[in-house]
Amino acid sequence: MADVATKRELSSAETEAASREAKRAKVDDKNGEEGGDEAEWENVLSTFTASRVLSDSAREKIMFLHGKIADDDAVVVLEKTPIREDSLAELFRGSKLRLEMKNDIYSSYRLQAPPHLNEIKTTVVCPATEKHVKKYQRQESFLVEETGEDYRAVTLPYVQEQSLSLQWVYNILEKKAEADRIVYDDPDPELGFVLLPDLKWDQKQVDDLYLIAIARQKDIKSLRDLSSEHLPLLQNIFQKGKEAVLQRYKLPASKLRVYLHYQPSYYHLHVHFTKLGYDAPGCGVERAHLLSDVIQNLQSDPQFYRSRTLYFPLRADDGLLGRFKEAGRL
Ligand code: M7G
Repeated sequence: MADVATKRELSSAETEAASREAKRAKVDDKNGEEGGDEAEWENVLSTFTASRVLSDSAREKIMFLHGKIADDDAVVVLEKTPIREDSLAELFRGSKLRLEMKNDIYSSYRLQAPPHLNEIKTTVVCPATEKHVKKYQRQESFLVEETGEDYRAVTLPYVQEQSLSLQWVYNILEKKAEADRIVYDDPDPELGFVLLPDLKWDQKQVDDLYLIAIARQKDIKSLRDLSSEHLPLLQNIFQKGKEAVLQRYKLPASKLRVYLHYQPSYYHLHVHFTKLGYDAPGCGVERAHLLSDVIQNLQSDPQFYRSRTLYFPLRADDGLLGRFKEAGRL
């Protein structure tokens, strides 16, 4: 954790500098030679003023910022992207190098890559709710033990009151957003799902492949709602999802980690498909449930996820943690 800064307020000087940078970025974009079409390079962040760093990691080269775009709260995530093998020749040919130090057989340089090989993946949530801000804020976590009864008495009422909006999910299912990104679409209302790249994946390399399969059925909130009647749906997502990934990305099932989160952030059934070996956020044992295990558990006990005690981490400021404390369950 040494490389992870705790949340801090930005000084006004930093805020001004960020704002100046954003303005300069806009100018640079206008002058930019990359990507051709000017409209594609519109800078929605030109007026973003960052007020604080929610979390950051030098090792992961990622920073989560809270600030404002006009009068709206916004969360902006900046992430340096991996170096791609297929761009190496261009990187070496087209970069400028400045020597920093040389000693015997050792030398180090600052390399300035061509702009299009040096992009920062940027995610914007605007207007962001307080829940979004909390989601991205680094926090201490606590492991919660949830019985089936706890789910019905504590978690379910909280989820019904407090969940994040599912509008983005419905937009995908109704092809009102991201339609051009869909990798596979099974339109069956019962068994169907849409498979597409996750918001977290820039699709530049398969090393960090991250897709989500969103079920067409709207009434399954999470793992807890699943029973054996959903086996055909889960098997369909598993089978056709794996086939689609093989066809599009040439990755066999043996290279995939296919799982559900409990608790999820969004309470509409979806399945994560990530590349095995990629340390995707939330793929740890305390949150990820392999789809193959879920299927087997439901085959051996149709009510497995309604009765079993499930364990998951909650962050210190999560309202659900407060509810577990109030109920004397922590
Ligand atoms: P989750 O298990 O509910 O929560 O997964 P998590 O975000 O804590 O992992 C929801 C998944 O949907 C995550 O992997 C998100 O990155 C992804 N996601 C969220 N949004 C708002 C979008 C979106 O608008 N488009 C796409 N393609 N993916 C999204």
